[in-house]
Amino acid sequence: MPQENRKLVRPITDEELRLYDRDGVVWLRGIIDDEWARRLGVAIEELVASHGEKQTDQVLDLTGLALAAESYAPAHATASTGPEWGSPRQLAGRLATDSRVGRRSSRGHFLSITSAWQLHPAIRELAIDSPLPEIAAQLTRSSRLHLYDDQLLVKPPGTMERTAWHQDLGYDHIAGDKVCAIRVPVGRETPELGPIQYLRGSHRSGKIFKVNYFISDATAPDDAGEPIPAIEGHEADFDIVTFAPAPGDVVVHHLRTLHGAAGNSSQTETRRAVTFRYAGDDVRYFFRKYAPPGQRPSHLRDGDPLDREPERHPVVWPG
Ligand SMILES: O=C(O)CCC(=O)C(=O)O
Repeated sequence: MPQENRKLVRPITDEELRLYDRDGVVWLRGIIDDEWARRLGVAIEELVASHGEKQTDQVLDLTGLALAAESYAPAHATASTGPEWGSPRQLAGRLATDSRVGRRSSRGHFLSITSAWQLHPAIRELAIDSPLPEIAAQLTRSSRLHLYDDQLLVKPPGTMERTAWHQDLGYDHIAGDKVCAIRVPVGRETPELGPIQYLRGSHRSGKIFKVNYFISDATAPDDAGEPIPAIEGHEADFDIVTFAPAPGDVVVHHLRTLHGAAGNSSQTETRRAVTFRYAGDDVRYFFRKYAPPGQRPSHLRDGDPLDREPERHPVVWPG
């Protein structure tokens, strides 16, 4: 990418900084060159096309999991007894599906790929050598920043799975306040594609919520986190905000902000995005029992700075 594309297209305004602090989420329009979104789209296509060959534990077919849970015999659908992550048994009878999306012969498969920056050079460049670290540093008021991790999320037309309401921090082995996620969409996110909904101000509760399994509100019984409020179906009772980001825009949320999304009811368009999670000045390693296992084991101990695992959490700011 040319050097000039590594800079912000425009400064972040004081109003945007204020919104991020107040709401725990802000939509930054026209903040990066839209060439980044075009290149991200190509990279996601390449990763999706090759994921069958790779079969790493970084790739999760969430619709495949939903189908397995749907066919799970109800007699066996009991609560979890251990830290197995998102098994059909745990999800059976607890799937979050979007009633707008009818069952079609070609059901879209909701795909999640984590640590994609380690799989594709264009995603690595976007995570580390783009304007994104500067955005994260400014919003979290950090002088130094690590990449924590990322997640690619693809919802093709006819994806029935909702993204259950959740908070990212419980899925991450870190603690701290200067933590944010930057979501970069490949195309404009219209209502039919199921854009992300955010519970405004929820980062200020200071709570860590129970981890669910992304397409289900099921949680492990001994998860020490707070129960997630029942937002789905009661949206009018909550202060929810949603955006329509397009190429060149990003949406930044605090890792404590609750968010969820509908399925994709479009007949033709795929919703594609990557979310990078950044860790600022006050962040330390903190083991969370129910965070997804993909990234572990780690040799870090609670309280360690992330510098001790530079291959996994590179310093991205100052650039
Ligand atoms: O793409 C989705 O449906 C979920 C997105 C999400 O949870 C995130 O960006 O943190």
